[in-house]
Amino acid sequence: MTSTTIPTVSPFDFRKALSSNKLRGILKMMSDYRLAYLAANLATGLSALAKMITSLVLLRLFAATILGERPPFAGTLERTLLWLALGFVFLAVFEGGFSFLAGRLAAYTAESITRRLRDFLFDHIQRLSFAYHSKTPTGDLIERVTSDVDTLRRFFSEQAIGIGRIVFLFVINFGAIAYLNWKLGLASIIVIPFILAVSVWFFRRVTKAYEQYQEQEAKLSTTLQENLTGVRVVKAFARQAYEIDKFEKDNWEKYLRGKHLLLMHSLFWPLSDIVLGLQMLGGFVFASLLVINGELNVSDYPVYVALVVWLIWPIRNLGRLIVQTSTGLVSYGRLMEIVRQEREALTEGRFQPNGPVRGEIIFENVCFQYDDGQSEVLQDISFVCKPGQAVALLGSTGSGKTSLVNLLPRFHEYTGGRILLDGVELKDYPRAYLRRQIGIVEQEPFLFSRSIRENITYGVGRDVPQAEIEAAARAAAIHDVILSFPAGYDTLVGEKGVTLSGGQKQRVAIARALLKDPRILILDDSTSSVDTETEAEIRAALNRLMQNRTTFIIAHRIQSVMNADLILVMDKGRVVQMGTHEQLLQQDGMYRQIYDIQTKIEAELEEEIASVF
Ligand code: TTP
Ligand code: MG
Repeated sequence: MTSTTIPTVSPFDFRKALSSNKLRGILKMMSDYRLAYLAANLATGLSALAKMITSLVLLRLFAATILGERPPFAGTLERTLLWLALGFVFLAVFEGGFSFLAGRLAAYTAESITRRLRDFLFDHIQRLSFAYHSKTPTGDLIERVTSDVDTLRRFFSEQAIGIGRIVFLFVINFGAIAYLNWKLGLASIIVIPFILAVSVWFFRRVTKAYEQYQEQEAKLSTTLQENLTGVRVVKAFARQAYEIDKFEKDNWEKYLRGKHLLLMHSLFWPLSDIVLGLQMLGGFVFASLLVINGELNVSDYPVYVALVVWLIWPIRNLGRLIVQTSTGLVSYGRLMEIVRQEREALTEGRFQPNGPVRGEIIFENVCFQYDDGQSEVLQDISFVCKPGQAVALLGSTGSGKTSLVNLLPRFHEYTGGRILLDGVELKDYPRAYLRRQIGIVEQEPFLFSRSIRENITYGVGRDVPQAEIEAAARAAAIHDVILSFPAGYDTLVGEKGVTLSGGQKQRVAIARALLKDPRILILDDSTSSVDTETEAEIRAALNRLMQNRTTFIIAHRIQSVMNADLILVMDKGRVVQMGTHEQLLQQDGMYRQIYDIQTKIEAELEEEIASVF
């Protein structure tokens, strides 16, 4: 495989950008890029300045022509015009150059900040706990990592560089007008408090509207994502009409919220323009009065008119900036909700083991519940498993078998009692270490849309010789199946390749766990969706592989568990019986009942098969 080196972006821990003051938080996000932002703002300011000067000079010339004055330059008319033309060209180049520079800088900084933000979020989300992931809708997370990051990108590339222009134009034009006449200067900015008030009013409303809009968008993407993942269920139950109806309702709600958001924006503009229009009118009247009173030169009047247009511009844009910043702040808040989540400590642990575990596991009165207030899923569980032994779990559905084995890699933390691994409490081990020591075949294994080879070698993270991969696949009784695919081990799994059956998936997952060669192996119902013959095949292979490994095996057939060193019979979160196959058969309990039923069914089945032939 060819690997291209990606230019690095300086990494940044966005947890440092957590702040109760969102604006400050956003400023912190800009760390490392603040100088570039200042430069971009300076460049936009200078570019606006050039534009302003061009239009002022034009207006001055125009006024001079109307008033019949000589052009305000010495020399012949031709020379004056030449200089003017050159001046305009220079200004145009100046304006364009700085505008380009500002654009480049803004693109560079905005894209870099959001790129490292996305990198950070992906990394961070990988490290969040199982509990967080099982509670958070995938669609909502996707929405935040894409749409909200994009809103921030727009904020950085558009709004955040507008400040320079506003400050430059305001200071220069206000200064110029105040220089003409200080009363006129003051009269021209009376409007600012009103504009601020209007902007803040809209800021609040747009914030709320945008929050609601994003929430709804997340809901819609969750609906879409779930629908696509569960497309088989939808089709099998012929519930398309219901799903379409549900989607349309959510979409309609999004439409309404989007309309409301746009309405807020579109109300703001005319309102602020009316206020600013009144300001201009008032200014013109006031300036006329000053001229009549002889406090202002007639020839300064057109200059004032030009200046005031350039003064209104930054005031108008200040309002716009305030209102638009609200969306950036909302997205910042939504992203920080993810950033704020505690990470699962992976390498930290009071006990730092060196070398592999032996695999002795002791449960002492272990209790467990998923959520505070929820009833206990595991109650008072105690047993001892010596290194290399196999423990089998048997029990009705929902009795807590999966929950029990999931405590071992610390996917969840037990809430009572103790679990000891090689004499050290599980909570003291670093999670990453435990997970390296444990190979797990989940009840519903997940395969990536990559080649079968990549799926099998997933857990080892290194190049593995073909012979080793094949050995694992053989042990999992999947080698022959893989060879029957056109591209063998390079066959893609999933959307772009073959669709594997449930049993085939499980066997690929078994191969994946075996290749890792873990000291502790967990097989959660791994043979449930394979036929009896294949099961026997896998069981034989597993029996060999289970030697020297501590194994937890969850199964429904007595045959799969009878060779275990210890069998735990579970019911409603409790271990109701415990012992070897022989011991349990002696007892009058659930195990014997299951045994009797299963042997009876099998005997009947054999009879039936015999009668057919
Ligand atoms: P499991 O431990 O999943 O039960 P099981 O593995 O014995 O069942 P099966 O044979 O069907 O695989 O569930 C025990 C209880 O815990 C059950 O009431 C559901 C609950 N539970 C949660 O609340 N959250 C979870 O994430 C899981 C996995 C289970
Ligand atoms: Mg289970």
